[in-house]
This record gives sequence, C-alpha cells and structure tokens, in this order.
Amino acid sequence: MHLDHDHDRPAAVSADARRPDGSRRAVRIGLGGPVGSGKTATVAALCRALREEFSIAVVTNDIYTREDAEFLLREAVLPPERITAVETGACPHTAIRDDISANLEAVEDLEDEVGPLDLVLVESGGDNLTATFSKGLVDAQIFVIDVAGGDDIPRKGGPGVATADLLIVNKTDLAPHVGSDLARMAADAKAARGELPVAMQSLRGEDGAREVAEWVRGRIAAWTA
Ligand SMILES: Nc1nc2c(ncn2[C@@H]2O[C@H](COP(=O)(O)OP(=O)(O)O)[C@@H](O)[C@H]2O)c(=O)[nH]1
Ligand SMILES: [Mg+2]
Repeated sequence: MHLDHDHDRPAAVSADARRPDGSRRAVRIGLGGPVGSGKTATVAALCRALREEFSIAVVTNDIYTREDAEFLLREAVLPPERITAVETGACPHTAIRDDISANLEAVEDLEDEVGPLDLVLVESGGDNLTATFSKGLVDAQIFVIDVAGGDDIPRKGGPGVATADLLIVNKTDLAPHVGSDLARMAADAKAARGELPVAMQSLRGEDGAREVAEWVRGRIAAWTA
C-alpha cells in the first residue's frame, strides 16, 4: 500500500515535469493488472482513439518476450518508432516499482527520438493483483481487471483495485457467458475506491474505449494546463 501516500498530490505537479532542455515532458500513464485482463487491448484502443489529437508513445513490459509490443506493431496502432519493449526478466512488478531505470530510460529515449510527446502509455507485464507503479515512473495509473477473472475481484481489492487513479472493469460483454454480476462488480469497486473513478468497458463494441479515452484527455489537459 506504499503507493497510497501521495494520493492527494495535485494531479499536474511533478518535480521533474521538465526535460533537461527545459521543454515539458509527456504525461506518463501506467496500465497494470492481471495477465489477460485487456491491458494491451486497451493501449491499442487508446492509441486509435487519441493518436490524431496527441503525440503518443508506448512502452510495454514483458517477462521474457516482446509479445505486447509485437501485437501493437502488427496492429499498427502507432508508427513503429513510437513503440518500445522492455524485457523485465522474472519479476515484472520490479521493473515498474522498485528498479524503474529500464522503463525510465525507454521513456526518455522515446522523448529524444520521436518527441515532443503529449502522452506515454506504460504497460506493465501483468503478474498479479498487487503490482502497482512507482510514482517516479508514471504520473497516473490505470488498473485493468476483467469480468472473466471473477466478480469477487473488486470486493477482494488489493492496492491496484483500491488506489489506481482509474479502475477499468473490462470485457463486460463476457459477463453473461461467465456468470459475472456486473452490478455487483460496479458496487464493490465503488465501495473499495470511494471517490476514485471506475469504468465498465467492453472493447468488443464500437468505440469501446471512449470513456477511458475521455479520462486520459482530462489527464493530458491537467498536465499541460
Ligand atoms: N470479449 C472481450 N475480449 C477482450 C476485451 N478486451 C480484451 N480482450 C481479449 O482478451 C485477451 C487478452 O487481452 P490483452 O490485451 O492481451 O491482455 P493483457 O495481458 O492484459 O495485455 C485478448 O484475446 C483480447 O482480444 C473485451 O473487452 N472483450
Ligand atoms: Mg499485455
């Protein structure tokens, strides 16, 4: 729960908001959550929804492969030079929380090579419900769970569910097939999170990431204000 302290920090203020050359760096948003919940699919949908408006880059974290980056490249959600993979080795949460140097270097290299950027999305190599990002790496974090993972996840909580700046309950289209109770998931998520927002999402429909894209627009606006 150590990431919860600076919850009340002003959204748009960070000590290192400027790059060494004095220009403003991109706002960095992390996406965490269990394997298969839909992080990469959400990154892809956000790139499609926002790439005409903003200059975007993506960093993916995979344990031993570059599969997430390769998916995004195949889908051509952004030009290839805007997508970087970090291979994290055994403990994916370490690379986004404890030793963030490889990720910071990837973000900074992207800003050097294809910047100026408005937004960098950092996808964690999902391992479990407790993997949260260091505030030194990202300015805001999205936690992605899905209805197929069980409708008791919002109630059981954990730091990702309870404290992420945005919780996405993804794959709502699957609820009838897996017997998940969406209303209960939404109510449990709200109870665990207080005022923090929850987005119920299905990427199978048209414009499925619309609500989350709107939230990201708000973060970019706050950052650049
Ligand atoms: N039915 C359904 N499938 C989804 C949705 N979002 C993602 N998926 C699928 O779920 C699988 C895992 O998604 P992925 O983004 O790779 O998960 P990640 O491991 O969290 O990055 C893929 O086959 C996606 O196509 C959704 O909203 N509905
Ligand atoms: Mg992924």
